[in-house]
Amino acid sequence: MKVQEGMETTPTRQQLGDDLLTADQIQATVEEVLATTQFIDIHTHLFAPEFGGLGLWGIDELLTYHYLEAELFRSSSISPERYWDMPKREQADAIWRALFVENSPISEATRGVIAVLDAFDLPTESPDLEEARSFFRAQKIESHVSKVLQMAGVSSVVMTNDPLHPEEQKVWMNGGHSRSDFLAVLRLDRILWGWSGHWQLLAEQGYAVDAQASGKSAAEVRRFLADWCERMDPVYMAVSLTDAFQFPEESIQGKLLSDAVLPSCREFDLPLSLMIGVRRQVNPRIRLAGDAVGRADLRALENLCRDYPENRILASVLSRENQHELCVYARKFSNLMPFGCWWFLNNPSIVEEITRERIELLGTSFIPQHSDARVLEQVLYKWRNTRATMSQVLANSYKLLARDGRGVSRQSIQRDVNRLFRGNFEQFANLT
Ligand code: RAT
Ligand code: ZN
Repeated sequence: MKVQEGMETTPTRQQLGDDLLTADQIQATVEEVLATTQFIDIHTHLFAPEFGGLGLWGIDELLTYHYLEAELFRSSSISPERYWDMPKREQADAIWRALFVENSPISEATRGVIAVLDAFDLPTESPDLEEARSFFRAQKIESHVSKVLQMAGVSSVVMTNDPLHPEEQKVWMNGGHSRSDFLAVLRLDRILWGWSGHWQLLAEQGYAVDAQASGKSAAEVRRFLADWCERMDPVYMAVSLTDAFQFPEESIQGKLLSDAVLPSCREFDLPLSLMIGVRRQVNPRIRLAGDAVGRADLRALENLCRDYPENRILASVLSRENQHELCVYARKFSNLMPFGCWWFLNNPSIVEEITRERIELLGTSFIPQHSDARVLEQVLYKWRNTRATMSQVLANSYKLLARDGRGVSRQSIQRDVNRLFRGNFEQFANLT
C-alpha cells in the first residue's frame, strides 16, 4: 500500500516539464544553459575596488598583459630593456602597433583584446587607442566592475591575496573590502618557496621564525596563517609550484607544507590549491612573461592526497603531459579536485582536449575552468571562449549519451552545468 502511495506522488519526468531533447535541440540547449548560468571564477588576479591601483583595468593594462608582452618581442625589434624603460601608455602603443596594426591579431591573447573592444562597441581597427582610452577614462570603477562581471556571466570572482604584499597588507589592516562578489584567497608563494627572502617580514611582524624555519617557526607560521584567515576570510589557501615539486621533501618548503599549511587548512576547513608545473624565469629579460612550463612528477600529489585524507586539494597542472595523470589521480582520491586549464593551456584546442578527457574520466566531478584574469575586462573574452569550447564538448557528450540510449533533458543539462561551474567549487570549499 505504502509503495503504491509513494509511486503515485512521485511526479513523472513529463509532469516536471522535463522533456527529452532531440539531437538537434541538444546543441542549442547546451549553448543556452551555458549562456544563462552565472559562473564562479575560482582563480583570478583581480581585486575589489577598495584595493585601488592593485586592481588592473582598461585598455593600457589589457595591452600590456604579460601574455601579449611575450608576443611583442616576437613581432617587433624592440628590446626588452627599451620596452621596460617606456611609460605604460607607450608600451601599450608599441604592442598595439606591432600586434594589432602591423599584424593580424589571431593569437588567443590578441583576439581577446579585440573581443573586449568589440564588447564595448569600440573600434577594433583603429590605428591608435584614443577612443578606447577616452571610453575607459569615463568609467567609474565600482559600476564598471559590476557591469563587466554581469556581461561576463560571472557571479563572483576569487582574488589572489598576498599577505606579504605591502599595499595589500594596508587594505586588509584597514578592514579589507566590502564586495561580497570578490572572494579572498590566502596565497602562500612568498612563504613556501620564497621563504629565504620573506621570513624576515614575518619576524618583523612579531612571529618567532628563522631563516631555516627551525624551532618554533612552523608553529609561528600557523599563528600567522590564523591571523590572516581571520582578516581575509579566505575560501582556500594557494601556492604555485615548479615542475620540480616533490612531497614529502626535506626542505623548508616541505616542512612548512606538512607542519604549518596542511594543519592550518584542516583547522580552518579550507582546501589548499596547488598550481604545479611552472618553470620560473627561464628568460628573466622579459620579466613576468619569462616563465615557462615543465612536466612535473605528480607522485607528489599522490603522496599528499593519500597521506593527508583530511585535507582537500584543488589542483591545476601546467603541462599538457600531466593532464591525464591528474584525471587518474582524481579517480583515486575524492579529496582531489582538478580545476582549470591554466595559462599556456588556456587555448581552445587544448581546453577542448583536456575537458573532453576530464569528462570521459570524471563525468561532472571537476571544475572545468577559471579565468586567471589579471585585467578586469579579460573576463569578457576568457569566459566567452570557455563557453564556446564547453558547448561543443558538452553537447557532444550528451549526443553520445542519447545514442547510447539515455534521453537528455534541459533540466539535466542545467544541473550538470551548475555542478561544473558552481556547485563543485561551493561544495569543495564548503561555501554552501
Ligand atoms: O597566468 C598567469 O597570469 C601567471 O602569470 C600566473 O599568475 C599564474 O596564474 C599564477 O597564479 O601563479
Ligand atoms: Zn594565476
